[in-house]
Amino acid sequence: MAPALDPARARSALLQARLYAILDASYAAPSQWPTLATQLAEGGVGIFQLRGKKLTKDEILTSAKVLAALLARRGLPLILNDHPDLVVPSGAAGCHLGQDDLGIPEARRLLGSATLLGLSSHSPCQAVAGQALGADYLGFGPLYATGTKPDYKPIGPSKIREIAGKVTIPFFCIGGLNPERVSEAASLGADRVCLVSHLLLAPDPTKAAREILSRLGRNPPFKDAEES
Ligand code: TZP
Repeated sequence: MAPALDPARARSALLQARLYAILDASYAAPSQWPTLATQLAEGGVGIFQLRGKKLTKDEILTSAKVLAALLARRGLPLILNDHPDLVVPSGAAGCHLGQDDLGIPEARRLLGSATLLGLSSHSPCQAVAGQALGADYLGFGPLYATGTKPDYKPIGPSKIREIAGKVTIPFFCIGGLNPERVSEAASLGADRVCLVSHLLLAPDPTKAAREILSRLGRNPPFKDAEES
């Protein structure tokens, strides 16, 4: 197996990431993920998630190994949606858990402090609780209605104002985002966003990623003050 991304590098990449892309099997077949990941990384995506709700464990493991190695060469972390047991065998940097999945404390006990753990939060209250439980980052949404998670009621972009300042870990606004809505989210205090369908269905994923970052006021590749 190719060497996994060094955990310290993965954590630093998480802290720098403004744009998170989810490679979701509902929009792009796993065979397309390596090409998409490369195109999106070129566009400035700083962290990736593999989400294959209908894939078997074996299929997830196979794709995760390929993606984790490909992204590690660029210093970028791969996060698995759920499946904490596949993190180590795949070389992924961590896993993302939903409110009804294994809890953050249990996942932490299983995977240790170096593994990145993300948590979906659907309200400012859940976000604050997720941070207290030891999540490394949060997904926050869905801000808008989205066909990717049709059963979830949108929380509305104004909730961004309530979470900004209350949590200190990175939080990625998610759900129904497109360039115009990212501008709106940024104007309300969003610094980081996570997109699925807009990026995966874009005719030019690299360009689409760059446009999203520019709406956040970031021109990829960007450098943070502490880096320069
Ligand atoms: N969690 C909250 S909304 C969502 C997830 C995984 C899906 C977002 O997908 P899209 O296509 O960017 O609206």
